[in-house]
Amino acid sequence: MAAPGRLIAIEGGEGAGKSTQAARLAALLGAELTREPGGTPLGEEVRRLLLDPVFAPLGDRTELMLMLAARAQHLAERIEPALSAGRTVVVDRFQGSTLAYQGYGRGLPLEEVRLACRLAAGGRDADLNVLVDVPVALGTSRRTAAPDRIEAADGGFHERVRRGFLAEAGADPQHWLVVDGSGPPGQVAKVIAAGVRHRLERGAARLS
Ligand code: T5A
Repeated sequence: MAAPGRLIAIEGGEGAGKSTQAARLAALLGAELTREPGGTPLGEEVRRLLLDPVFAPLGDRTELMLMLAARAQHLAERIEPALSAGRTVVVDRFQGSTLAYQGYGRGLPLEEVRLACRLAAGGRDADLNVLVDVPVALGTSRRTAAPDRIEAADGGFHERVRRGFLAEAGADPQHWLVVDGSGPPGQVAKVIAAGVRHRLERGAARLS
């Protein structure tokens, strides 16, 4: 039986460059690339509903439950089978985003959000979270399309999200790698590759 694969989440605020970096890292590692919310037919449909401005204002708990419904399906249909088969999975956003956006950003009690995440994911969390950190204004300046429902939240929300990511990373450095995302994509990718390699080489025990 294959050794279980590793789950690496790329996290960050809007326009941090996560999708760019997730794709580069997955290619480098020969890993499966996926995203949240999404990653399955049902998850992509839930994503469409979640981001559509037509549903504003959406209840904070509704938003949380939809994110987690998409995650539960993603894990069952795609992530757990890949990990069981020994494949590494790079996911563009995972539980860190739920804590940052629904917890710190929307203001839902953090312990409730953690509990709901555990319930939805059966206790699965990323082995390593890479936080691509940029100032909110820089992330916003990279936007090329009209804001979706979550992007359209006020600047205070996005500042709380950024502080939330940094707080989670600071509290659990074994499972978080924080990378400055303000440089050119190639430079950011090099720092991520070196950091992830270093963590992977430090051995399975340190990543589990
Ligand atoms: N969400 C998600 C929750 O609220 N809770 C949850 O539990 C989860 C899982 C998903 C939304 O859902 C929320 C968070 C989000 O609001 P998303 O598409 O994953 O949406 O998130 P966005 O941040 O909106 O994605 P973006 O595509 O806008 O930003 P990325 O992925 O950070 O950035 P990327 O790589 O697409 O790049 C954006 C632009 O910047 C350029 C790119 O070419 C592109 O044009 N760029 C750079 N420019 C200069 N320097 C760099 N280093 C650059 N890197 C990329």
